[in-house]
Amino acid sequence: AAVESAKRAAAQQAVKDHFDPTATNVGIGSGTTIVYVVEAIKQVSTNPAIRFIPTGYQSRQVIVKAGLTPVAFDSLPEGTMFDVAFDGADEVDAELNCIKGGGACLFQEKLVAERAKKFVCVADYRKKQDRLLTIWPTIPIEVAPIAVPTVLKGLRTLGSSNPKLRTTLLEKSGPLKTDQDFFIVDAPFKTLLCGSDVKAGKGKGDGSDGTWEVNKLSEAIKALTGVLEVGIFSGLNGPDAEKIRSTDGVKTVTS
Ligand code: DER
Repeated sequence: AAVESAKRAAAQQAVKDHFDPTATNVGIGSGTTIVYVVEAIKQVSTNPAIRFIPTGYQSRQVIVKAGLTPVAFDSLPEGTMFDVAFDGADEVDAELNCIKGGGACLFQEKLVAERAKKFVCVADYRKKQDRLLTIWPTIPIEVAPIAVPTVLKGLRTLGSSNPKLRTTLLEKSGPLKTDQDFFIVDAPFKTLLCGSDVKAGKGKGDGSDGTWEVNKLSEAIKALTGVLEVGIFSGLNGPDAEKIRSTDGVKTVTS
């Protein structure tokens, strides 16, 4: 109950601060917190002209269920920028880097986030940590099925102790399939360093001394042949990024 009310409060604050009813294109992420974001948007806007761009099948269902209009990402003219995109996260560090992919939608989430003039990550207090992989233990990675064995090997070489294919037992026997019909590999790594940690000499952050900095590890994983996308969102701490603000005991993370 405390977590759900924190999600709802963070969502209402994020919409109050960052949703503009005159917007034309709004990205909608995946997960459970985003349901509260869409509810809050419904409360302030009934403008039928707004196009809501989903980040996967579940996101589309949330938009449709709310009586809003989903528009497919690839149906928009080339170069379209979204006024704003809202999404959740599994963990957020002090420099607004995020772990995403708990819901296995990270690829489309990153596609939409990168087209947003402003990316607003809505996260309850559990998600805010000093560094990534503090409470969330693994990096979700979307992988072409045929490439799983070689990607697992590559992840071990980068220092992951026990990378594993995400399987579901209740919903389906065998590996989970994403909306792209790919697999998800969850790779555990030691807590990641922020950029400021590397500047402070807490480690090289390039894997050579056993430490990884957020961006360097993301790039190294992305370079493994067979990897479609990595569940690390970084570079969100742009010049106008607001640091984590606590509102009514919850954390609204914005950039
Ligand atoms: O998969 C994701 O990245 C989602 O945003 C998700 O992890 C957030 O989930 P939650 O809002 O249900 O915690």
